[in-house]
Parts: sequence; structure tokens; C-alpha cells
Amino acid sequence: MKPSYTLVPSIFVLSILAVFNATAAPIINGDFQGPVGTNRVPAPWAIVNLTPDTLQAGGIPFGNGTAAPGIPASPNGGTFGGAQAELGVFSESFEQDIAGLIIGTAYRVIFHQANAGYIAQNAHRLDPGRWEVTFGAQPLQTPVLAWAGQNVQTWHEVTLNFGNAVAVSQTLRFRAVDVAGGTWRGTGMAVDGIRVEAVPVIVPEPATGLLVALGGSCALAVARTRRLRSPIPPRLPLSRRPGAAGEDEAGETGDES
Ligand SMILES: [Ca+2]
Ligand SMILES: [Ca+2]
Repeated sequence: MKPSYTLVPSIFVLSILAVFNATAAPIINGDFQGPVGTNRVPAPWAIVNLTPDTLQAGGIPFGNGTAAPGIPASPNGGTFGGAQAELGVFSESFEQDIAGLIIGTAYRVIFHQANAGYIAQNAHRLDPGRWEVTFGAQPLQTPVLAWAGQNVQTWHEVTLNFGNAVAVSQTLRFRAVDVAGGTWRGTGMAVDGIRVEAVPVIVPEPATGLLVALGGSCALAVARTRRLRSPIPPRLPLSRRPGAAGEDEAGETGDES
């Protein structure tokens, strides 16, 4: 019997589908570029709760203090988003609708976050903090970041893997979270360079698939040839034949003849 190669074209088709699946979803202004200020976010981002900010390297002054005092530039550059929170008291948030999703496809959200801090006359918000990111109905939490200090805040890339899209348009929301255990009144978080991507489907590379298919076929052919050429089992000494004491090794070989 000749080996079958029908597996090979199937693997090529799957690989092409995987490439199409990796198409980025159309988030708009994931760079958070816009005029700086408190209580403002650039379009199409929209304020959900209280007064999130658009910030820049060095921070921005406001009425009675400084948001993100002395913060270094984000890896994305330009302006970035900010929000404050105080555990059990308030939590600022903003969002935008992401359209063009493929239902049944898993998505991930990738961005940079920093514990930016917030220093004011009436409240220093320097607690450890994180973001709660909600995509559709699914909320995920970023790793907690401690306040590293004024002028030395650090940016960290985060990847959050969400489940499959259940609609062609889903809301992406960022909400600042003050983590218990801090000694200050609240936290000030920053985010920038937000991307939404379909999670690539993992399939074998065409070359790897070909080798696997050929290897499997060759192994089957060798096994079949060995069976056909298998000699009549050698006669066992009387002490090893069925009925004698000990293990019956001849039984398995005899089934193939
Ligand atoms: Ca930016
Ligand atoms: Ca605010």
C-alpha cells in the first residue's frame, strides 16, 4: 500500500487561515494622543467615571498638586492616559468601542502601564495599584505595580488574553484600582500604546507538517514491510512453551502471522 499525502494540503490551508486570523482589530488612538489635562481623554476614548486624565512625560500640574510627578516618557511616546482610585472610595475609568471583531476569535490586549502617582496638598496617591481591563463582559486584572518614586516611575508591558469575541463590536474599558495595603490615600495609574489583536492560531509550519506527514508515512511503510518479512517465530525450548512455568512471550508474535 502506498502512503497517503492528503494531510499535507490540509496543513497548508490551516496555515493560511492562521495568517488571516492575526489581523489587528481597529482600535482607534491606542496611543492616547491628545491635549493634556485633567478630566479629559482624547476621542474616541470616553470618560466613564469621574475625572481620568491625559498626561505627558514630567506629569501635569493641576489645582493643588501634580499628576504623575516627573514620570519618564512612555515607550509609546507622546501623551498617555491616567486615572486615580482610592480603595473603597472612588475609581476613575474610560473606554472606547472596538469594532470589526470576528465572533468566535480570541483576542488579546497589549499595552504599557506605570504607577504614575499623584501628589497633592490634600492627598498623596502613592499606593500600589493596577488596572482592571474589561473587554466585552470579561474583566481581567494587570499585575500590581508599586510606586517607584518621583521621576523614576517605570513602564511595564502587559498582555491580557481575553476569550473569544461574542459580538462584532465590544467595549474596551480601563479602570484604575487601588490595592489594599498601601499607606497613602489612593493610587494614580498610567497606560499607553494600547493594541487589540486576534490571538494567532497555532498550527504546524508547512515544512514541519510535510516532514511529520512524510515521517509518519515512512514509519508505517517500514512497519508494514517488517511485518510482511517477519519470519516464522523460532521454536522455543520446551521449558518456555505454553503450559511451562514462566511468561508466554510467543503469544504476541503468533498473532501477526
Ligand atoms: Ca502615547
Ligand atoms: Ca482624576
